[in-house]
Order: sequence, then C-alpha cells, then structure tokens
Amino acid sequence: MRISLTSRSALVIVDVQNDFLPGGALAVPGGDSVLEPLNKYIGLFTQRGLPVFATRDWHPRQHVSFRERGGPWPPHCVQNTWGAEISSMLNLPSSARIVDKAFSPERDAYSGFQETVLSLELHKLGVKRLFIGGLATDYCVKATVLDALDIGFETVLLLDAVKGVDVNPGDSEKAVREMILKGAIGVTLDDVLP
Ligand code: VGL
Ligand code: ZN
Repeated sequence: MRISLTSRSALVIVDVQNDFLPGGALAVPGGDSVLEPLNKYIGLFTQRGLPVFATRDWHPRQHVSFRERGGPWPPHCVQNTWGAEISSMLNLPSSARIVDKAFSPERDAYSGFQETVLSLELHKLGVKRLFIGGLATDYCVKATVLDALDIGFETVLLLDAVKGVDVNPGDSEKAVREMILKGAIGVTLDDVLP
C-alpha cells in the first residue's frame, strides 16, 4: 500500500535500546535487523525536515516488571545504564526528541503514550500521521500503535522495521494482525513516497 510522507507526518521509533538488541539483557532475537531500515526511514524524515521521536524504556532499579519483584522480565533498561541507551547504530538526528516511559517503580508501561508527553508534543507540532517502528512488535510497538489509533492518528506500521520477542511462537504475527485489524496501515520502505 503506497503512503505519502505529508508535512504533518512524524516518525516514532520505539525502544531501540542496547538491552533489546543482541548482547542486551532482554535481547529481541534478530532485533538488530531493524537498524538498517530504521536508518533509511530516519533519512527520509530528516531530508524532509520532519520530526523524529524515539522512545526509551526507562526503568528504575527494582522495577515492578522485574523478576525479583514477581514481574515477567529480567532487569532491563535501568535508567542511566548502558542497556537503557538508544543504540549508537541508530542514526538519530540531533533534533530527535527522546521520550522516556515506564519510569514509575510500581507501574509498567508498554505504550510510548502512557504517562508521557508524546501526544502533547505531536499535537503541538500539528502531526496527524505517525510512522512507527522499533522493538518489540508484540509489546511496546503494539501498545504504542494501538494507543496512536485510539488517540486518532493515522498510524502506519513499518513492517520491515519491527521485530518481536515471541515469548509464545506467533506472538509477533498475531500482534501485526491485530494492529492492522484495528486500523494501522502496514507498509515497507518501497511503499513510502518521500
Ligand atoms: C518491552 C518488554 C519489557 C518493549 C519493554 O520495549 O517491547 N518489552 N519492557
Ligand atoms: Zn521494560
């Protein structure tokens, strides 16, 4: 499906942090495959002077989602550690806006919109169409895309720039189907008209 970069488009890159990449504490298998396509999307947006946002999973130590507290995950993306840094292989422009999420010790948040300034900033910029990629398809990408649709953004899922955890086999495929069923437009790089 062909889709245009309009003057009211923004790119939202979800959680491309060291801990979610190979070698990280909660590595998404093959998660580094999103880097090259995301860098291409970043190029398209920066060439047009369009905004780029990057979310960060940003947990305090002893976060409620960690196993030691009964949560499902090993400790990951602890604030101000290497694992929480956005990958240096992602060519973010200096103008990119970083949005931290899941920073409350007692609450988890998969969506980049949950308790953050993301929708406010997008609305301030007059953004109507979001292009969303990153990690992980079946958790934070899914939650971010579904919230974007609920808020009323035209929401484009970058199929070639997402990768999932697949705790249960097929989770990522299922997540993609759900996002598209709820109104997301699934595209790859060659569908995007600059
Ligand atoms: C995520 C699991 C735990 C994600 C974050 O970014 O998808 N997944 N925390
Ligand atoms: Zn997390």
